[in-house]
Amino acid sequence: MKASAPSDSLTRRDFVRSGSALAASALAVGLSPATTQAAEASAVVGTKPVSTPPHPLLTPADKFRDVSRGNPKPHSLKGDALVQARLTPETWRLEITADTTVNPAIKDQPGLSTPLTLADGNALDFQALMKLAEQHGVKFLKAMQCLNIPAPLGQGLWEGVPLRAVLRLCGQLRNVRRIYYWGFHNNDPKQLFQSSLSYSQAMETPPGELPAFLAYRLNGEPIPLIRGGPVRMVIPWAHGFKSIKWLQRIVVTNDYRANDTYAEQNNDPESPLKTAAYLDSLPAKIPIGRIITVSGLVISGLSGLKRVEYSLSRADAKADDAEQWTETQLEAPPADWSTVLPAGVSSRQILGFNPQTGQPATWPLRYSMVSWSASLKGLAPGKYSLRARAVDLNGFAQPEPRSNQKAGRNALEAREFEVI
Ligand SMILES: Nc1nc2c(c(=O)[nH]1)N[C@H]1C(S)=C(S)[C@@H](COP(=O)(O)O)O[C@H]1N2
Ligand SMILES: [Mo]
Repeated sequence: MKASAPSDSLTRRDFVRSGSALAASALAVGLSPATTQAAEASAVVGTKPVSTPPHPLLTPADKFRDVSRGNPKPHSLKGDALVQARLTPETWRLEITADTTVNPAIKDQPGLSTPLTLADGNALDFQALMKLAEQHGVKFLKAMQCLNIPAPLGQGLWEGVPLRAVLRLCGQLRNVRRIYYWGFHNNDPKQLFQSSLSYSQAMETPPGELPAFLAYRLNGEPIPLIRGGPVRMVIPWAHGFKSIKWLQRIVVTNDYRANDTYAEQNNDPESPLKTAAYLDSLPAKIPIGRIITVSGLVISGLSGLKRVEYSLSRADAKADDAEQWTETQLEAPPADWSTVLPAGVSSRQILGFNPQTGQPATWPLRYSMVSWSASLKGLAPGKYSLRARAVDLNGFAQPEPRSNQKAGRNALEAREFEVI
């Protein structure tokens, strides 16, 4: 099956017609177990084949799973505290300076000809960022995924200015091999959470790939405080920890080592987003004779996506029984992108889309996620175990070629259920 051909893929219209779209979005956004249990039971089991409940392509900004450090959390600040923290569009400022902590014995000290600082009164403000956006603004779809959490956090249409365009405001950079950055952290060094890129990663983008950028809009709206607004770094190819929220500071350094806070916790700080399939939950018990639609999400990571497969085995199967893998259906690109995108945004403007036709150049788009589904019929009573895996464009089936969890979780998920 060609997963990208609309004729043999589920269309969004099918999803909507199935009437379970609402239940599906409830699943996607992780409502309370009680709510989702009810939704699941009606969404995935029936007497007729039902289209898979989709996860919406765009996750509402307040429905992403949140991964935020800080005490108090920056997004809980209000009123004057918010102004003091410079976390309103009017008060937001970004400082860009050279590292002063580099070993003074090194003669090649990093520097930039025009540092942007609060002290000098030339720190970048929101208006100046918007001015850059007129010329350099980019938009694209990206799934946010934590290196350490076994489910995607959400997917957004992000809008921003490439980091290299911002760095250019500082004039000449000297002896810079790395760029690191952090956000508001209650002025407490212990709460600092920083991330970094090599100089080349910040400045150069392979054709068809997406640049590191400073985001100021999500799903057509200003980025809300809860998602790291007014301005957040977004690193398209990376796990969430590179996408620093409440961005306030960029430092250029001649230190060549990755100095991400995440690296101190045994994570691979250069690990790219993984191609991986994720399974939705299933009811524990399913009456015999029903058609069971199993579904989930799949992220197309660095190595792209060929297909998603499932395997179904009896829970009592011996470990050496050969596992049979069957291809699932991938959600097709929307026939009409205007039904999915925020008002005023054309798919022709989005990176990864053909600017003439407005159709995605690849599907799924790299670093984005879509739903997959499969129907199970005629199951005899008994206990079952369902697994799903992604196969990437190199032909590697998840969790290959690497199974090191600290390079991004990539375990094969399983769901147990019983047909009664
Ligand atoms: N300032 C700041 N930025 C941050 C974090 C944080 O704790 N503080 N967490 C990071 C991590 S580990 C992840 S996975 C993502 C999560 O993004 P989200 O909360 O928008 O889903 O934000 C990243 N950016
Ligand atoms: Mo994370």
